[in-house]
Amino acid sequence: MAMFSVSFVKLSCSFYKYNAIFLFFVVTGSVLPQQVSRPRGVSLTNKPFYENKVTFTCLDGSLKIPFSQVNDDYCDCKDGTDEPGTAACTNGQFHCTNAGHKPLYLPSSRVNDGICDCCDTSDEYDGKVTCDNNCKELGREAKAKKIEEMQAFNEGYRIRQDYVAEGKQLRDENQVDEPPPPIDIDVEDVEGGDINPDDYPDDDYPDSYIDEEDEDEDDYSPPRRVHRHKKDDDDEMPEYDEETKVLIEIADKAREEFRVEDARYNKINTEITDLEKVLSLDLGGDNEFYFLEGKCFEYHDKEYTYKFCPFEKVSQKKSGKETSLGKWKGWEGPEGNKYSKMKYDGGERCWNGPDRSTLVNLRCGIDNVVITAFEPNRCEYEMEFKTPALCNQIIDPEALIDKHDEL
Ligand code: MAN
Repeated sequence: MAMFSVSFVKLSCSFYKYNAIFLFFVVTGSVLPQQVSRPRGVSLTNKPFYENKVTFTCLDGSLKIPFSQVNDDYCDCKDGTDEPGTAACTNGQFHCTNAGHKPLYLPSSRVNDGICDCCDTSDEYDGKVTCDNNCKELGREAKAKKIEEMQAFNEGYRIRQDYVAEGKQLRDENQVDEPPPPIDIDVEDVEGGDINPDDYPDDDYPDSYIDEEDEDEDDYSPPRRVHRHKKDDDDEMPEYDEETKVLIEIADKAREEFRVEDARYNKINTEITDLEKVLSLDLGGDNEFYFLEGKCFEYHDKEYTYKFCPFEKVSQKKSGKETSLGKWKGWEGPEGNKYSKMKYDGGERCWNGPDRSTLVNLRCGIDNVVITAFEPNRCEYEMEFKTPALCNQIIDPEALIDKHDEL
């Protein structure tokens, strides 16, 4: 079969908006236009192996054949490399150049199968179908998408800087230096509270004021109201005199004041414990994950609602029943990218299986959002979470472009 050769010209210009400035740059370098000739279905990378026009050596080195047997629609090489442009070898690979868009490798069975796979139409050349070359259009769309991605990365980077500043401020503000001092209420501070028990003979001492045991000095409980048993149940308690009533009022006031202060003290103590817990967390090299602490995000699929609470837990809910998919274990990204994966383990035990656990893969994005949740193995879950906290670099527009689009 006659050998076909491919000639083409590639000129590709790209138009990028970067930090509000439109930049032009040439994707493929400065040598334009360019013509490269090689057998059909061969990539530019593999071109050197097809340059000896007398003999061809299969790329796995297993056989030498006359070059005229390349693309002759008969499979000679075990690795299929003598038929890059026909469907003769079941394991062959066809390369489309797709100038203006992305090059592509196809299984050679798709050559001349009546379906247009390559946007440059090169996989359908026997005339059975007519394909339209839409590579330029696809290329434009792909590039627009890449520009969007780049802008998202750079916007994400800007947001991350805010998170870093916020995280640092919160960490500084929340440093716990000392526990709060114990409550110190002086009864004399209470209006009219100048009470001396010695002024009262035993019988006159108001019931509501005395306690049965001396208060421990370190015990901050206020005097408790003690009710003595009536000697005779039928006896009516006499009404207190005016002075006693005043004292009872003072004691009640002191008790109430203590109650309020005690509640305030306990609340502060709880806040300190919570802060200490937060401060002990690894919230990123630059505290960029600080803002995520205490927040939760949901993802709904057809069956479940997944809830992801960073640094706390992951759960799965169905018909009102919530199942734990794990509690915060730690960062599990690879070396150099530690903050790219979070591990949650010790969740609810799977029937006849392991405790449920979840791996959360983090990616750069301008919003904080769970983009997917799934169960690759029974009771082992994975989630993808987008967050600006992962946008740790400014992306150069050129870095997003395939500079190696083959000719
Ligand atoms: C529940 C869910 C599933 C899980 C099964 C295992 O239905 O938690 O995700 O696979 O239990 O029995």
